[in-house]
Amino acid sequence: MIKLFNHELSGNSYKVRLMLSLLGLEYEVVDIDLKAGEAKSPWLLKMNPLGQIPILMDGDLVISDSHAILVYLARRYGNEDWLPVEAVSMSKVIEWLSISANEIQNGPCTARLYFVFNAKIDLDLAQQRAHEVLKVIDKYLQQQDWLVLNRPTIADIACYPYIGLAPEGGISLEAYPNVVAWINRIKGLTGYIGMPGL
Ligand SMILES: N[C@@H](CCC(=O)N[C@@H](CS)C(=O)NCC(=O)O)C(=O)O
Repeated sequence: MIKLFNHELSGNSYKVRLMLSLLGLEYEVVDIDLKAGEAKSPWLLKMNPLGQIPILMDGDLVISDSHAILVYLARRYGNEDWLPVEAVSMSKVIEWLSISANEIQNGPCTARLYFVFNAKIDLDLAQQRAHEVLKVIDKYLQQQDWLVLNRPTIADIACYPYIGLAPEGGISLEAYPNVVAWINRIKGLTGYIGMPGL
């Protein structure tokens, strides 16, 4: 049985819940109380020394980091639809995983932390970074429906949550019609599930 160490409002945890649902996999949820510091408890640090969720357990296997988990689930339970292995397509998927972990994390994700988790961050800088990456993605999605190839891949699943949640960080998506259309395409996928704010 797959077990997911999770928090309902964590977009990184939601990436994994969404992927599990799109793949039609059953799993057990263990909710971690981030506010009480449970992510830094000794038993959790044994699984992920960084003290972060999501963490996925599949039998004896333990994997942390939302993107590593998406790669694992796609290869283990999906087929090449979700993570193509052809050299060029695969490198493009990885490029978007990196954009998710950098530009999206430092932009819309960080701005949301200010409002939802009372984090002490530079809100102006995070919002400015969010608009920079949103402009790039909106232009990109003028040409195509999905981030890589002409179908959904884990690139879309990795980037979607914190872009969809950008309004919770005070970032309007009004100026990005191609991003909004892409969000609606993701919401229409068979097996789609939402989270609070989406
Ligand atoms: N690179 C990691 C980042 C994970 C992360 O930042 N997790 C947050 C919740 S979204 C966390 O566990 N923070 C620890 C804490 O708040 O103590 C991933 O993609 O999974």
